[in-house]
Amino acid sequence: MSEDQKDNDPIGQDKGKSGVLTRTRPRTQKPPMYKVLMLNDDYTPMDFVVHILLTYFQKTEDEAVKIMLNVHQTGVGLCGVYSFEIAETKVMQVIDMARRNEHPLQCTLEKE
Ligand code: TYC
Repeated sequence: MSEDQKDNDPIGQDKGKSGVLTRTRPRTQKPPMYKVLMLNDDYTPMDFVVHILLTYFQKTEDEAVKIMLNVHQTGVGLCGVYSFEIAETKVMQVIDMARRNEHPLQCTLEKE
């Protein structure tokens, strides 16, 4: 084994043998992001789902209708991608609003 390998300097930057650690690693990591997903059911009115998407996800009317129909047809659809705290808050707001209006609408989050 070479001297550079022994002293944890495998690429041999520290030819001066100063004893100073020369390898670096990134100090910051991007925060994990979370998808907020809307689930289909047979009872929640389409208008109500569109209203939720306009109110909590800042969608345009066209986007909201498109997402709602995608959920209706495929069973699940993406409302947006947020940090954990924001995604969790949106899920709670949607479920709370649905409950208060006696709709079974469900919403969940998933790590990206
Ligand atoms: N499937 C519902 C209906 O036919 C509409 C609906 C769409 C419900 C999207 C939930 O996330 C949903 N009334």
